[in-house]
Amino acid sequence: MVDSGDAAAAAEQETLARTPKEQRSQQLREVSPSFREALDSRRHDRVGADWAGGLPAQYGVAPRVRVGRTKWFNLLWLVPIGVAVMILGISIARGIVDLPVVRDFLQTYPGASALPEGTPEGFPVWMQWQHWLNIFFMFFMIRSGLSILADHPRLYWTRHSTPGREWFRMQRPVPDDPTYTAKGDSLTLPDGVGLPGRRHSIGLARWWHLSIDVLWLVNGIVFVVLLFVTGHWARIVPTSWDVIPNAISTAIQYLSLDWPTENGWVNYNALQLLAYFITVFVAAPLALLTGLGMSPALSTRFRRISRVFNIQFARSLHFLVLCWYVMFVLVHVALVFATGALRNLNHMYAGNDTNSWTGFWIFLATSAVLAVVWVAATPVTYRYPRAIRRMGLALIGPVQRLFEHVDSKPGEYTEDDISPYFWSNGRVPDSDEYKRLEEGGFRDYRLRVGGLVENPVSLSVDDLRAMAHHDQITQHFCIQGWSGVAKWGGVSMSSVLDLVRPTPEAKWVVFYSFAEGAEGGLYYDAQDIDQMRYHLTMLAYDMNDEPLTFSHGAPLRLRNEAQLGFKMVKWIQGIEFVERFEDVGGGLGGYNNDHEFFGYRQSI
Ligand SMILES: Nc1nc2c(c(=O)[nH]1)N[C@H]1C(S)=C(S)[C@@H](COP(=O)(O)O)O[C@H]1N2
Ligand SMILES: [Mo]
Repeated sequence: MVDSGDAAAAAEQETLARTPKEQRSQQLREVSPSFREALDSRRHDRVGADWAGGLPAQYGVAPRVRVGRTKWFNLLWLVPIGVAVMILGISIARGIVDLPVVRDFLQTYPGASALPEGTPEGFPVWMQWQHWLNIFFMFFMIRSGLSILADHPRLYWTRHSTPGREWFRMQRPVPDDPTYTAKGDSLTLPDGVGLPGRRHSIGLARWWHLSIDVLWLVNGIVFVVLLFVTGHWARIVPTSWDVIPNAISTAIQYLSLDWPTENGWVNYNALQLLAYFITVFVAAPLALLTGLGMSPALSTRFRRISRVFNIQFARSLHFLVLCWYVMFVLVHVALVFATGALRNLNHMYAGNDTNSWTGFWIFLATSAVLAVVWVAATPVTYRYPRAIRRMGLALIGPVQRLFEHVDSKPGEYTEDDISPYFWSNGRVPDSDEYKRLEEGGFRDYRLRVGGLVENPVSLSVDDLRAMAHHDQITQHFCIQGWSGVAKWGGVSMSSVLDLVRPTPEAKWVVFYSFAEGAEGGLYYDAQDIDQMRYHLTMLAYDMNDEPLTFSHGAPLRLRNEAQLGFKMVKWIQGIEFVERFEDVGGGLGGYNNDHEFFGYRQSI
């Protein structure tokens, strides 16, 4: 049998050796269009049935928390347990409330601390507006946040995302199947719950989440500034330690069903004050910090901090902050309605302290606006996904660009940090060409590097292995939320750049895979040329001191540690230096960008 691949490759090498340099460049430059033709250049501007490779819906299981090594506690049990605890609390409170010592205590600490001299009363118009905007943003943050969670429906405390070691899951245990991928693990949420909800719609969910975050933060900063400028801060910041006994007093009063008298217009009770204080001054900053703690670029930059405050720890805390907010909203709304609804609604919606219906009607009208946007959000996202992406790029793009300027050196992680399990992701190559190369142990493999370079090259695995060796132990961040540490061995992209010498016009570097993406057409990704000189940008042929396995991208994959995992093209067959990526594939800078509306900069 004639090995035609070997012969062809030998012939190619031979002609390459004989032709003069200019001709050779020309020849290799012509190689690039052949990659481009294999791309999908359709413009996807809707989320239809076949989107994301037509992944069928998949619903998970009721959320569970791990107790001990292998036991799982179904969180639905919290409902009856909560009711039981409540009944118990009420019986205890009613039992003790008439004891003389408790009576004395309630008399000494009636439930509210005194306010500092000159604290204003009531609810100014700016506060009414900010309160409403806050609600509005919060609902969409929660919905899109749930969609992000559903894309990797497991939570861990360490940076290793080892199946069975998660503390929380709303998905079945990971099957013992080497072809199981993180994408396969993702869940669907009902449309009105998730934003958008469809399985693996994380690209769009993240644009929603990150853009609304920015608006919510701006609103929150304005709110806090105005609180301090106007003196209203004293109503939700404890100024004396008697807030603690007063809070206990309020709790006893609530539980004994002899509720404290409402005086929200002037002074909140201590329990309210603490709840508002935690929500504004603890939960909100924590939401921001834990959000940033999930950024690959920031973690690569602040490596000491991120050893403890790692992505999974941050993601878990971020989720717990969400739980606080959901609990807060439920209890807050319930109490607003249970403790003099009309008066309470007048406070925050009409700015008066009467029992008129004005506040109620304004509340109803603004809630109707919220409901309309709520219902429309998912269908609008499916119909105009590119607009959602543009909104995201406009609001969070500048921040992502800022975070990209991190050039860390290898060395923070050691062999001991290497993860025992490293998830696989993406659609594996199935072309005849790839199969032939794989069967031949990649002896015929040639990495073709061309485009806007002075010296296009075609490199075999041996050529690559003969170049200066570079290795690094780094952490991988998948956009879905899982992470893992591995040791990568190969050549620095810097060495490749020295070899091919990009021309001054080259601004982007496109990596082409042998594998197709989920909806057909080659997987590819364009990267900013500035990042190609970073210490941690490399082409890896080894993983954990072994040649790269099939599922992790044999024979060659990219590592760029300032970015999320989807940008690290596996099974690379070619690299092209270009001036712009608008005419490559769908024109958005990568397969996932064209198809799943991801961004071309993903440092968060
Ligand atoms: N060719 C190709 N490369 C790819 C993907 C893909 O689908 N096709 N998936 C990306 C994603 S989303 C991630 S998280 C990483 C996963 O790398 P791993 O399978 O080695 O963990 O590969 C990236 N490279
Ligand atoms: Mo990923």
